[in-house]
Amino acid sequence: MTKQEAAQQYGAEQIQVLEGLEAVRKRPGMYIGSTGSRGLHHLVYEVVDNSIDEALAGYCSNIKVVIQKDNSIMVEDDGRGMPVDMHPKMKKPAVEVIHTVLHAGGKFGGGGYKVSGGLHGVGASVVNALSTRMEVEIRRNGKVYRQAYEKGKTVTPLEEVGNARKTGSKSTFWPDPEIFDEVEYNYETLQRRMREMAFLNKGVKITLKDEREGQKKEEVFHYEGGIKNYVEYMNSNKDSIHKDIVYFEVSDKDREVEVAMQYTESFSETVLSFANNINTTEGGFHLQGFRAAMTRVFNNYARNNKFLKDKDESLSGEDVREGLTAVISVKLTEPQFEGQTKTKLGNSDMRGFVETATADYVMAFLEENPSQAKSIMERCLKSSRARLAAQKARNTVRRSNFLEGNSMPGKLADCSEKNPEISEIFLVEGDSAGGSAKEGRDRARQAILPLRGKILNVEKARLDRILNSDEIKNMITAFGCGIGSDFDLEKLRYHKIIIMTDADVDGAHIRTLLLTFFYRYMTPLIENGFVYAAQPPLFRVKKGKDIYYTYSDREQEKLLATLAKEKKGKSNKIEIQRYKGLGEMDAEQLWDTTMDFENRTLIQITVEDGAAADEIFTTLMGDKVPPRKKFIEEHAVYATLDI
Ligand code: 0RA
Repeated sequence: MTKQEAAQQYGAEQIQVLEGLEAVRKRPGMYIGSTGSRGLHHLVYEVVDNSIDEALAGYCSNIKVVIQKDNSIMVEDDGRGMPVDMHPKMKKPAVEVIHTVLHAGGKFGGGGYKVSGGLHGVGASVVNALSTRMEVEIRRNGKVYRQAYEKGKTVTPLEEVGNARKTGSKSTFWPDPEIFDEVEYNYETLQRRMREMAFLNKGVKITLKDEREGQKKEEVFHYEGGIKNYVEYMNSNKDSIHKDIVYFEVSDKDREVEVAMQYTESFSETVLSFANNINTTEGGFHLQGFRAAMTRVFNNYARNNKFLKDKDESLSGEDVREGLTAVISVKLTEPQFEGQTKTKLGNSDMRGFVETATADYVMAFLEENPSQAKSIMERCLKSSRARLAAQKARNTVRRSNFLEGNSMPGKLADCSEKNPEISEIFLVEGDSAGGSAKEGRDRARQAILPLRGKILNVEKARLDRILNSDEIKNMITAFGCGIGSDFDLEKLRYHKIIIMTDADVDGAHIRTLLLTFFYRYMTPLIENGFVYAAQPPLFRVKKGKDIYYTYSDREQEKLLATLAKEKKGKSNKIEIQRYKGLGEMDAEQLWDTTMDFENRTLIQITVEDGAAADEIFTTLMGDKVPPRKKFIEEHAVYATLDI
């Protein structure tokens, strides 16, 4: 090859590389899911995943994540340090290849289970492409190395900048505001994920630090018990019915399964499954294996130990899982992720693997712990009997036809539009606000259903009682789509269900009660993004003829500062009204600020992950009062639901 040819070839390679990362900037959603808040946080997970890989390979035990003052993120680990040797084909240091070539991450081979390859798992190059700047600092071979990039392009060659005693990698990146709708990190979103990562990778110490003005904070997540501690954590606000958390870990050559579980008095089931640290919300073969084993072993044990006496009496899968909190975490070398959101594990061998491990260990636990086994069996029998009673109640209700939605509830002011896609329903706290909403609404497309006070807490009641609540019956009838296993999204009468409550603690509580009901009994409503929270203003500010509405304390402070700076005219008197409730707004104000299609802000409810939702729901709804009170005080608005 002549020099010229070599140069040309190098040039061609360069172009290809550039094209690679240009594609990421052109269609970021393809690589990180979205350019909203979720995608923004995803960048952090990508970088942390690389350090977790290093920990799983056995070389790293400390990871530090810092939200810096300017919303840049620094991730540091004490692993071997990213490789800096020349990549023979690319003729660049390996670390540069990792950061500038799409999908380069996996090419370096190496043992262990890569956590990447899941939902997105696209690695450092994508983070680099979507950042105005990214800097890496590596300690390796007794040296400190540095390199910097901008929007995916190398801006400084890899430099040796000093001597190092230890080894490790440090990456800092500044998300590009041209790409992301917002570039402000939410501490609680990162906190939740880092805590989860620490649970899923026992022994790894993850420190999360917020250095931003006014929100300085530092927390360490470090769990020697791994997912056993995760179950403890999830059950800390619930009443458990037996002492020990059932825990086991089984591995063979290229896969492992780890399970932790404990029963509580709760009526719902919280079974979280993970594959290579990715929350498999759509389930998959590992979950199927677990469920099959539980049902089989429980029926066998119950029959052999005379808990089930009748020959044709048996425990259903639901009976066995009511009140169960469990984490199933598998790690495997070549995970296949399927399903709509790529969160369903498709490796079919995992079914038998998890089923055998679970059956062996759970049977052994029951046999070795007869008194705990007795509590668990009685719990399952109780759910079995209750389920039969609820089934009867449901049949009665079904016959009486209210689930079919033939006649609309009297309190509903329906809209005239029949096309659900452009119809919406406001669930309004209180009759007085309900009255204003009815008066101010767009009658064609907006229906109003006033709710009186607190609705029933569905976390504390079974279906038969839930179906006796008027507020709940009214919602079911108005929505038209049934509940639970009868739920039919096709029949839904409104594609926007908008919760409109006061901007105070009671309002937050009512909203959570409603969300709990939707989450437990009409899950597809939330999954499909049909549920919203309205955002009524907190303040009305009048200055002269001008009227302003603000929706948060921060916005209010800003407005007042701006108004104070304006040159003082004749009418510089500022009147401030703080809305204590929706009821204080007249029909016109309610329309202008909260209901008008053009001006309103709706917050779409998304359940980021079952764990977060369950944590919130059980904290707010569970039996223990103090944590609930503390939680509501801390999160009076929406913070942790990612809404
Ligand atoms: C040595 C070899 C390899 C990677 C690393 C070290 C390494 C990468 C990262 C990324 C963040 N922190 C890190 N620490 C170490 C490549 C061989 C392999 O892929 O296993």
